[in-house]
Amino acid sequence: MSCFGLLECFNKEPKRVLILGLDGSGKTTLTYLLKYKELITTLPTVGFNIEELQIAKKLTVRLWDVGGHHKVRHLWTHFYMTTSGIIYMIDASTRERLKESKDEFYHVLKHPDVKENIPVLIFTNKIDIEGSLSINEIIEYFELKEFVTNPWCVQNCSTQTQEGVWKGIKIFSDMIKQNKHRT
Ligand SMILES: Nc1nc2c(ncn2[C@@H]2O[C@H](COP(=O)(O)OP(=O)(O)OP(=O)(O)O)[C@@H](O)[C@H]2O)c(=O)[nH]1
Ligand SMILES: [Mg+2]
Repeated sequence: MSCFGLLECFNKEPKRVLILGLDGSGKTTLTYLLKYKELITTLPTVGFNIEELQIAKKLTVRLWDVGGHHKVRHLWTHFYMTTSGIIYMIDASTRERLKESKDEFYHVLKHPDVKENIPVLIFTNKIDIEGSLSINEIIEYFELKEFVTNPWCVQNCSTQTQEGVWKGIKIFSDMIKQNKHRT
């Protein structure tokens, strides 16, 4: 096989994408929605789920949906090294857990194994629930503009109604593609 052929093979390797966020934020619901294009009832994730799927033209990813309960959160670090992108889910309807979510978010981004150039998509989920925080409130509360040094984008969404989901995934896919020579 020529060098170019070999390079092609490498490029076709699925990129690893991690979905992180607190328990109950909607990670597994999102994973199944992306994979099966439908709403599937979930149970809390004890370990992790892996799903391989194409999220854009010429972009196949291996999604690692890792349980978010505090007892299994320490597992997250094992997946950082080889990840090409992170999706961080925030439950925008649960104000009382925002601080916990923010703390975990910055634990992830400040971890030495999380490369500074990998794209981060922040999904503020459950906007179908009345009283959920607006995207601007989340940006402010999480101080995204002040402290996030990775390439990032934020999208509000509902995995129940699919509002915002595909738009967020499109932006994220473009970011991963732009970053492909640097991860
Ligand atoms: N109303 C509403 N409920 C949602 C939404 N997304 C997820 N849920 C519900 O939230 C609950 C938790 O969703 P999961 O996808 O299991 O959450 P998770 O982040 O995978 O949780 P862990 O596996 O425990 O880390 C389920 O009852 C979902 O149906 C949403 O956009 N709107
Ligand atoms: Mg789950």
